[in-house]
Amino acid sequence: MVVGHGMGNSVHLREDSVEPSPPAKGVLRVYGMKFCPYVHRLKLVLAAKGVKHETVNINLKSKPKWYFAKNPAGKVPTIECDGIVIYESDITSEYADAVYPGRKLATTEPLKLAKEKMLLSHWAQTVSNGFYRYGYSKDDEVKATAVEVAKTGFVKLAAYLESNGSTFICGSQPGLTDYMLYPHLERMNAILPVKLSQYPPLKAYFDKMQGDPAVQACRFSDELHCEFVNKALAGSKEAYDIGPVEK
Ligand SMILES: N[C@@H](CCC(=O)N[C@@H](CS)C(=O)NCC(=O)O)C(=O)O
Repeated sequence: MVVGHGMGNSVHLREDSVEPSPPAKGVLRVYGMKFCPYVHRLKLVLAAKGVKHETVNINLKSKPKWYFAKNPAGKVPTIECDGIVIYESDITSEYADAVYPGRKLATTEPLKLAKEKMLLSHWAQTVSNGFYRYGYSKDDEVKATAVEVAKTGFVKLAAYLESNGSTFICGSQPGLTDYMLYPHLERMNAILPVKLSQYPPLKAYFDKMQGDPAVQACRFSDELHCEFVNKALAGSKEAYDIGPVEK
């Protein structure tokens, strides 16, 4: 058995799988996928707060029918605890931060929170038009444009970090906004043909995040991220079960 990676190392359940019985009383269950950046958000929050939980991984290229009763879109992450079912990475993360003990991760000062939300909204555009468009397109011109979009996003993020005046977006420790933004940054650094060192405040931020215990608990190597993306884009159902897997 491979011992616990923060992203959960159980085999991803397929269409023909039997629905697992509900989690035991008081146990938090995360339905996830080991390489999903949105699941990564929630897992960082749970790791930072020290919330014990179990993970049921879902094979997204062979989704079990029973899973749609938990999440009609069939996406991950979803959480389940004592009959409560919640999905969407930001919603589950905010809920977990609010109800579980451990340090509070969400920014409470209204203006700072508003600025962080605007940052995340811009980042979402960089992620879809820079990261995903680069990954999904086979057209060199589209890919080149996507790289330029990512670079513009990096310039904006670097400027935010520089003017923010704290080590992390949320303050002296990573907070909820850091954990919402970081998963795609880790993957962009691994996959895009762009060097973070060209954006010194961003590189400094990325390096500081590497020292955070939650980030370390959920970290996959750049090589494994690339291997996953290549296998997943080739349509492989096996892609999810590469790397550390508990049989
Ligand atoms: N808005 C969702 C996005 C989650 C998402 O797209 N997850 C991907 C895996 S990385 C997924 O479940 N894909 C399966 C599908 O789209 O059918 C969230 O924030 O949780």
